[in-house]
Amino acid sequence: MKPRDRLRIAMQKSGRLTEPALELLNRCGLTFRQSRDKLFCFGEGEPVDLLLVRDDDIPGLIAQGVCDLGIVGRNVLNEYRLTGGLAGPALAEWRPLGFGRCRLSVAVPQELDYRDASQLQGQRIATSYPGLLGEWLRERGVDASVVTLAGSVEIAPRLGTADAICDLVQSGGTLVANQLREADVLLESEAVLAGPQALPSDERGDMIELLLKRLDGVIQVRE
Ligand code: PRT
Ligand code: ZN
Repeated sequence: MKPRDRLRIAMQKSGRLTEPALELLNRCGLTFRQSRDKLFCFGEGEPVDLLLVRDDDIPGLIAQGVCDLGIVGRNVLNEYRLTGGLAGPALAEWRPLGFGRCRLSVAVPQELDYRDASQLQGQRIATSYPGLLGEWLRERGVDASVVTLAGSVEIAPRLGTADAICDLVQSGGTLVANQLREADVLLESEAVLAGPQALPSDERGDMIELLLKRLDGVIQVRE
């Protein structure tokens, strides 16, 4: 691939992370031209552009070298590391960004008296995170059947297609509405700045270092 002289950051086109990610980049002194319904946003002052995509595609775009960095949930990054990223270069979490906080948790029917993971033995657990759930179960020596669903995971127990679920939880309202309760936390998540393990050795590497410095300043002020 022809080396690029501008830095390219992948971020969510439309979703929970879009506004806070853009606000953070603005606070780092980056402003962008172009409307946000387009794929690209061109950086006005600095040589930094945005690629607006679905969050699930962000780790792959970094691994393929299409983008230099990405702003994505730790849940998505770590799932990619376990399931999608086996062939590509390793990805690193460069900075936690302090927004988009949630937990990836196992939830069980409200009436179940959950004590520990051993109770999930032989159960069907619905999730969109088969990599993270599979690893967590393996570490605990639990043999359960992982049912992978793209969405609406929380309704699987009511439909009778799963006994428990593993999904993102923030307020817990979705679980309550589906007669479920949070039983165990697999991962504390938030938006992170993701990139390759090693920085590019050209101007883009210098630009990334500058961006990291500005990010640290902005994050410090906010804390
Ligand atoms: O279209 P695209 O694929 O880009 O968007 P998406 O629908 O996959 O993602 P989106 O915008 O819903 O979430 C993006 C990221 O925000 C996630 O990957 C998480 O890192 C983070 N995040 C933070 C959350 C939540 N909080 C959250 N509450 N992502 C999803 N939820 C959902 C959860 O799946 C469940 O359905 O909200 C429901 C639970 O919320 P409570 O408050 O009822 O517990
Ligand atoms: Zn998504």
